[in-house]
Formats: sequence, C-alpha cells, structure tokens
Amino acid sequence: MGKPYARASSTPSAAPEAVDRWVHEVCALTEPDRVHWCTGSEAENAALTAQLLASGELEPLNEETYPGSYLYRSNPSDVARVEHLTFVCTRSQADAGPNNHWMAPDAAHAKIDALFAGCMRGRTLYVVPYCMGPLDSPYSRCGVEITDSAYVVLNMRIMTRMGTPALERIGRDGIFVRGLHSTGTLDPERRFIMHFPEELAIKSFGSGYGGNALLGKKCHALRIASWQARTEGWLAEHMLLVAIESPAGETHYVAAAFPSACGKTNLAMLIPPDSMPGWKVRTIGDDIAWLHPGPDGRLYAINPEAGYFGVAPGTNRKSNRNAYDSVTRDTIFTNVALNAAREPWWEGLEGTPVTDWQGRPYQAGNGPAAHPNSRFTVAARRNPAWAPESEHPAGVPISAIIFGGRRRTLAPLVYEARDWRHGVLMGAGVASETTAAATGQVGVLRRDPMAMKPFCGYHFGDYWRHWLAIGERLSNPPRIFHVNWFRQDEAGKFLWPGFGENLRVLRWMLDRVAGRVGARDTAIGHMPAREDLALEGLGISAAATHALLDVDAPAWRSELAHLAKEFEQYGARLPPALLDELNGTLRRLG
Ligand code: OXD
Ligand code: MN
Repeated sequence: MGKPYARASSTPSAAPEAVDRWVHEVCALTEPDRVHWCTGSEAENAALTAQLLASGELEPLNEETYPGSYLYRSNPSDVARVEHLTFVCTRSQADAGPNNHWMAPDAAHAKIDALFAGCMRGRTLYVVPYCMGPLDSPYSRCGVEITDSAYVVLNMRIMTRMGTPALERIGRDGIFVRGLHSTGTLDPERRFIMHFPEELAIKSFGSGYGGNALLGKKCHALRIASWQARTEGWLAEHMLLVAIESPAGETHYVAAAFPSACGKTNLAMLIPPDSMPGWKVRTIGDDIAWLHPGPDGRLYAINPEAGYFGVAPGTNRKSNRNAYDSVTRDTIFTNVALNAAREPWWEGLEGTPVTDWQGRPYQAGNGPAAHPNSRFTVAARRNPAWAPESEHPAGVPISAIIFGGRRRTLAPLVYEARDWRHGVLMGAGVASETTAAATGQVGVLRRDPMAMKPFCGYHFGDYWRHWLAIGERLSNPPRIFHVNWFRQDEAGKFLWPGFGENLRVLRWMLDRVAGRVGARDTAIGHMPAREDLALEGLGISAAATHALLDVDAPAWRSELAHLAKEFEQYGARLPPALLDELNGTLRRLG
C-alpha cells in the first residue's frame, strides 16, 4: 500500500486536490528526485532554458539574427509521430473503431505503468497545467501534463496557455485531462502513446518528439477532445482557421482540414497576391479548431492552441513569408540544420548548411541537411498576420469549411458540396499522398477522412453520425468545399501555382457564401465557371484549366467504388445517410 495522501507544502495553493492527489500517485509510480509545479513565468522559462543549454540539450543560435532562439536535436530514432504505437483504449473495442489501434484499458495501463515504474529516478517531474483555448472562453478545456522533459515544458509554454492561470481555471472547472509523459530511454521498442477517452487520460512513454510528447496538441486537442466533443455536442477538428477580409471590408472566417503537411500552415498564413490588392488574410490557427453550434444557428470556432509547431523545410520568404518572419526570434527549432553563422537552415532556404540535423558536418550523401519533419515552435502572436480574434472567448462564426488533400490526379481544383450532408461525404472521402509528418512510406495514397485518420479518438462511423447530428443543429451552416492544390500533368508538373494564388479560389467560395456568384452543377458538386475563378495573369493553359476543373466520370466512379469498399469496414455504425449520398453521386455520374 502506498502512503496515505497528504498535501505537500510545496504544492501551490491554486492546485485543486484532484490534481495534487494525481501528482502524488504519479510520484509514487515514477519516483522522481524533484517535483516542479510550472507557473509559466518568464523566470521559470529562463531557468529551464539555462539548464538545457548547460546540459547541451539545447544549442544557442546566432543571438543577433535569431535572438532568444535555440536548436534541439531529438534522438534520430524519434523524429515523427508513431501511429503504429498509438492506441485508443476504450472499454469496448468497437468504440475505438477500425480506424484506431486498440488495447483494453486494464491491459494498457498495466503495460505502460510497468514502463513508468521508477522511470523518473534522478530526474525532475514537471507538473504542467495548461488551458487549450482562451483562458476566459467557455469553449476552452484544460489539462495537466506531467513530464520529465524540460524541452516539453518550454514547448508547452509556447503552444498552450500554460501555468498558474490554467491551474486556477482547473480549480473553477473541476475537470481536466490527465497527461502523463516520460521520454523514458527513447527505445523504440519501449514506446507507446495511449489514450483513455473514458478517463480523459493520456499516457505517453518513450518519445520526446512533438506530436507524441506535447500532449496538449494531437493527444488532447484532437484524440481526447474529439471524444469529449461528441459527449458534449461539439467538434474537435484537424483544421486551420483563417480570417479573410475583402477590400470592401467584409470579413469571413474559414476552417480547412488537410492531412498533415499539405500546407495548412501556408494557407493559414497566406499573403494575398499582387493581383488582389486590398485583401487581407489573418491567422487564427494553423492546425486545430474546436467548433461549436452557436445560439444563432451558426458554427463558431476557437483555436485551442497558442503557438505553431510548424514543418520547417520548404518554409521561406516566398512560400510563407509570415512563418519565415515569425521564427526570427523566441523560437525553438527541432532537428533543423545549421549554417556557418549558426543560423537555422533547412531545404528551401538560400545558403548552405554546414551541420546537419544530427549534428554531423553536412555531407550531401547523408541525405537532407534538415530532417524532412524538422519543426519550429513559435508563439502565434509572433506571426505578423496574427488575428486578434484568436482571443475572442465566443470564437468566430465560420462561413466555409474546406477539405482537401494532396492528389496528383482526379480531385479538381475546387468543388462545393450541395449541402451539409453531402459535405460530410466529401470530408469522409478525403485522401492524400503521404508525407514525412508520420513515420512510414512517403508518396502513397491513403484515405484520411476529414484529415482525422490519425487523430479521431473513436469509431469513424460514430464520428460521421456526430457530424450529421451537428449539421441538424445548424440553421445557418457553413458551406463545405473541397480543394486540391496539387494536381499534376503527365510530366509531373503542378497545374496550379498554389500559395498566395489560392486566395483566388477562396474568393470564389466567399462569393458563393454571399450569393454573388453562380456555379456549374456537376455530378460531384458545384463547380466554378472558368471566368468566375479569375485566372488572368497566371499563365495557365486552356488544357491545364480544363484539367483543373474537369470531372472525369469513369475515374470518379472507380474512386467512389473504392470509398464504398472502405466504408464496409465501419459496418452498422456507418450512417446510412452517408451511403445514400455516395449512391446519389454514383447515380449522377451515370
Ligand atoms: C502535425 C501533423 O504535426 O499533423 O500537425 O502531423
Ligand atoms: Mn496537424
């Protein structure tokens, strides 16, 4: 039997008993040498940074050009999310669904607690209270991460509202998500990311990498929150959030879901092209949105995060000037390369690397200088295009939801759902060619419904039912669109310029929302007439335009047959309405 609970004198007075009791239990299991309750203060941040610099875990960067910024190198075997080691541990396996790896909760706790036993001997246990969303928003939800990684603490301070105010809110809410994390020995054989939605709990062992270790992000704000959202009547989605203001001063808020590394951060920080003077785009979020039906029948969104954990390679002045300008100070870089001036370097930047992401002298034969999934962690407020609405406790009303994927063929540049129900089918059919954000093969087409395949904390059939039920509650729902910025011709050349020019497509969507423009009715949905997209000056040939806006009926029939086959795995939980939509589309395709 463990010692009976008694509040330690070092426990902050703001700590609710439930948090303190849990910290005691974890201490008994992990046996840390020291316990540190994080306040989120500047002084604490400076002390932890100094400690990591002294131990060599952080490296200073050029203090003149990158003040307050540091480089962290993770273990080379620990550089991405590990979906095969990520589990959803619901009492009933059916609730986790075929879309998740499952383990029975008792077995999962036993397995991972055996790894946690004594794992913090000689280490400090950090208690990290955090709030996902503005501290004063009714839509925000809190958690506490216990970790033995000071790097995690520094990142959580950027990515969430971390520290004493969050602890105080937990006291008021009386509820929090429990996230237990240890880097362990970083042995890939002893690595698990486990979720217990029914207990609002996460246990992550053996990885120090972002998505596995910063538990507020994918683990809490998507996997656990998606479950919590279903029980409470809202949606937790893998979506960016952006404010778009027209020259006439009309502002619309748009949410967009793309699979990992399909350019969510770029779209969230889009810089209007020269051809669209007077347009303004401001960023609310680049990765996660929590969506709530509002009292007026519209859908309202908050970004639960306070920072960006963005993919570095490919980010440059031209591709994403806002991201590029954001990371010039107070940024943590993970697994990037260095140039001779001790500045961070990655593929897509000018100049030459001298040290690769593993700290070796750079040699082309060793592969990319920066790891393809290397990252920057930076506060959202550092973004020159940061939207002050990010702090609105009531969120922002959403005019349009966009789904998209990286598809060389088939999916046109843009098409619009007939209604919410059709939009749910559109989201359920999202597929994309894989990238480096998770371990595994790159370039393979994989189905990624709503871009939530790695992140939905429960059965996809139930999830689509929930989406349909949310739609029923919206008298004024957002319009739903699908985009594909990645169409290629036979020679592999991209047909669409992307980046800032994507705003031309967004303008068409907002014209649709405002009822200012018509559309062609096609078998797969509404599509723009060529002249309504205003493609002047892009130098896109007539053939390319045709390919971008064409519906290849035979290819679509085979796509939908494939989707129908995939739907079979969801069995009786698949909402019949989704199959009706699919069959309706097939009929229209002839
Ligand atoms: C991410 C991801 O890190 O989706 O945002 O993988
Ligand atoms: Mn993501």
